[in-house]
Amino acid sequence: MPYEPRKEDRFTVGLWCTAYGGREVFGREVRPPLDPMENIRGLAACGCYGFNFHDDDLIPFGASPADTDRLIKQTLTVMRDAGIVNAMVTCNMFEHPVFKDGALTSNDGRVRAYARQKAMRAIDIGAQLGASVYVMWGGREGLEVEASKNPIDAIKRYRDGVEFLAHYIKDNGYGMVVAIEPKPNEPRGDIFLPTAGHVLGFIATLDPAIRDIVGVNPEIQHSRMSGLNTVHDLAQCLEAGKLFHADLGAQKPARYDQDLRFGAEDLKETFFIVKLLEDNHWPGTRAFDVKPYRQDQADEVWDLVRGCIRSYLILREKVAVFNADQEIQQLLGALRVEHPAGEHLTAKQLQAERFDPDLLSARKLGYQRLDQLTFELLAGVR
Ligand code: GCO
Ligand code: MN
Ligand code: MN
Repeated sequence: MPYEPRKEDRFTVGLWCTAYGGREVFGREVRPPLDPMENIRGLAACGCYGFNFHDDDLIPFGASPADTDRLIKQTLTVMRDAGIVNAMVTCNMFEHPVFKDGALTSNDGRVRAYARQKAMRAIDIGAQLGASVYVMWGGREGLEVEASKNPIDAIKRYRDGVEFLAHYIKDNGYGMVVAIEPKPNEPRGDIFLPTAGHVLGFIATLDPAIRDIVGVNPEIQHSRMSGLNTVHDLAQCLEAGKLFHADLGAQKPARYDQDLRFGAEDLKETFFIVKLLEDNHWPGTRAFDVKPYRQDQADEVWDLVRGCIRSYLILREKVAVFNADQEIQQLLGALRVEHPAGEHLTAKQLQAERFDPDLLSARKLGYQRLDQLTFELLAGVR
């Protein structure tokens, strides 16, 4: 069957995605709760290689150590029977009122310490389930009242928190990497580390002893909320060797975080995201962070999962068609012109070199044709 996922395609979905009951600011749940074990089995049945989870998605907040152990054992059994792995773990540091004014960046040192403790527990649970990535999304690390937090203190606290947790992972030999997930706003008016660029800059300031295991988890939706080019966001993380995870979904710009089905918006940009990941043989999982519509019935959450996977595989096929398209490749090939001396002209040689700017600017680039061909290929008429 075409577009059927295989395990080696490494598709993953967050448990919170399929379990999303539809609660939002204006309305209550529209679907019954989804049991986490059923959730994991459902994702496996859709052809997922793995699942991602927040500690509280799997182990209810405040569960005793005995209940935690029992649930971990149960999860491992379900995973083995269903043939699915745990790819990523993350800590819910946004839902409980204790985090209402931040977790790792809270002005209250007791809250900051509690946040670290909760994160360590999440990491321990992830390690037992085999997670190789720990995502840090600081949903509450921000403010509405500018006077309430010193932004420099907040960044310093953030750094201390990230370094502490990265050391914890290393000291325990967990072999996990940390992926910080930027977001500009929502649920806070302004969130610290709002974009992938901010996170990359932040990572460069971390303790070198743990810097190698800290990277970025850019999300398509968050990047579009900031009005950025998502392909370039991912590409810069990739080039820096810091693309440790990527949350895939869809989003219209200048709106709340929609977490729409993968491919639902901006088909061309989505195509170039798939092209970037595939052409570069990016080894990470293909992780969907999406929400069912509020209108969906309980069984339709699996249509969401299957649809995201299928759309990715269709776009992956289009990438192969694009790469094999003779006219497109000819146009692209013609764009690259090297200086006869290569890149190695010395400063002295360059000073002596004579350029003809008019000649250089007269070159035809063919972008009208290139974009038309891309459109036609994606529209299925090529
Ligand atoms: C959002 C975020 C979250 C995080 C998740 C992992 O939609 O606002 O993307 O879904 O990815 O909480 O920490
Ligand atoms: Mn996300
Ligand atoms: Mn999101």
